[in-house]
Amino acid sequence: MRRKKTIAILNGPNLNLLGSREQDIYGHQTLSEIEAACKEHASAAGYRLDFRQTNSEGQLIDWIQDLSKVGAIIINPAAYTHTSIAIRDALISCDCPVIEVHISNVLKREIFRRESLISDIASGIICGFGTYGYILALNAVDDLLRNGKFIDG
Ligand code: CA2
Repeated sequence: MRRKKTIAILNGPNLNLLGSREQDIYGHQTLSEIEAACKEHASAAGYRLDFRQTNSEGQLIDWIQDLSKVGAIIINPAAYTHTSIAIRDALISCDCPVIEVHISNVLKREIFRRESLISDIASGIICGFGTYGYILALNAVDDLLRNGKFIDG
């Protein structure tokens, strides 16, 4: 029997606070609720899901390096999106598709959020659809993997 492919969803700093503050920007769902919804969605599509959050840049980099065997990485790098060359470099070394997700529409917010060090090395970007963006990203990954649409670089 073929083993199920794993999809990793990585979340960066302060996303553990979802649902508790700034609900006008990030919505009401907690990260645990998002994880449960994503696990259910991934499982129905035939994938295993590895869902993680950290406030540490180094931890994100270690995880990206260790996740060499996953089918895809969905990442919301949070504020590191706009600052981290180190996370960009780690993601460049991945052989799998990388999808960048943002809950808010970063292009409609402060100017410093318009720059992403990740977008040009990602297979695609989803932003501005609230926490539903994670489900959209899972669908996008499924399509990429099923239809062999993943083009490296
Ligand atoms: O919109 C997104 O998903 C962001 O990645 C969220 C980051 C922000 O720095 C990015 O520009 C856009 C911030 C995550 C902080 O999340 C909080 C949630 C609740 C309360 C406070 C912060």
